[in-house]
Amino acid sequence: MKRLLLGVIAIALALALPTSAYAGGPGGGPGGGHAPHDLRELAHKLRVYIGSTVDVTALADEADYRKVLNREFSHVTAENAMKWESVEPQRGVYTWDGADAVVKNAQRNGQNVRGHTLIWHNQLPVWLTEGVADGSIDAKELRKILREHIMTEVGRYRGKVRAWDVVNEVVDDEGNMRQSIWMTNLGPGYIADAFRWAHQADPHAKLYINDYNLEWNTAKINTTLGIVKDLQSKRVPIHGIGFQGHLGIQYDYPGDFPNVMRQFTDRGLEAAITEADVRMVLPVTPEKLATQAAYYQRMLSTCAANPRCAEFTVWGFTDRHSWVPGVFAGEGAACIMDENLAHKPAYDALLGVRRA
Ligand code: 9MR
Repeated sequence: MKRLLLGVIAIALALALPTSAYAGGPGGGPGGGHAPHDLRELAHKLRVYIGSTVDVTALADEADYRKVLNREFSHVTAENAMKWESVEPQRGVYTWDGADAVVKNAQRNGQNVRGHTLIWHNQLPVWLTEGVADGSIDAKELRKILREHIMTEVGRYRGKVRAWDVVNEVVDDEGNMRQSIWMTNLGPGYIADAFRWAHQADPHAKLYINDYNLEWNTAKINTTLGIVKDLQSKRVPIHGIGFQGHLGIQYDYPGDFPNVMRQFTDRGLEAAITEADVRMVLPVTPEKLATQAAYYQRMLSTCAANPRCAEFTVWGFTDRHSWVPGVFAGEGAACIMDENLAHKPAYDALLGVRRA
């Protein structure tokens, strides 16, 4: 039975994998040498940071989670702890415990940090959204609040955060500027302001625009490129493009991704895959795991093949803690390790990626 399963996995992998120069098997392919033992070693070989989000409750309570996180990853992103509702739940009352825990743990374990995220339309504190809705916070005050938020948070972690997602998901699915409280009240200039303020607060941090569904040629690409060009023409300090990389195996793999990434890196931007996961319709089968493994491998290969791609971060490394089942009914198993932290085929497929 086991043999049969392995055979099915091998065939499915062979069918799903690109004929890519970068997807050498462990120990073989370009780059040669012995197969890396873990993702840290792989990251070193590829010269790409390999990261994961951190769930702060798991970090505090689960020794096995902590151990794997710190052994495998050279980059971390707080899954929720740096978002506005987490750090300033009441106006002027800051709660840094979760964010500090992630940063301190990273420093102890030689991990870089991605700050996620300064401006988003979700997970805003109620005092802010209600204040805007009832008119007690007008546009002028909103701009002041935004500046203070950015200066305070970026300033607190100055020198400790390698890269910030300054703006997250500012383009909607139709390719228009998203109508958030920021856009509606401040106009599109809020984006340039945010980058300038973040740069003032930490001149060495890489400042990113980050979004989902940017991996293939959707309407979002041109709008996002337009934002980048506009910011660059105004000499606004923007340094990076974040591709979230939330994929599902029920959809075709976005084969355009390397070209799309190049469109941005040709403009001098650093790139990162910031939130990679690959969900599937349950139940899990060996075939689905093999397809998932191929999707993960192609994503990392895309990063490894682009000299300006600096980071590949997974949005959670274990199915024990993943946002997917709570949002997509009947879907899950999106991570590279299962609930017991056992390696899935996707983990091994990542270890097989080689630099061009
Ligand atoms: O993983 C996060 C989950 O725990 C939160 O409930 C959710 C709230 O919207 O946000 C999730 O993270 C999102 C990230 O911040 C931005 N890109 C999409 C991610 C998945 O929804």
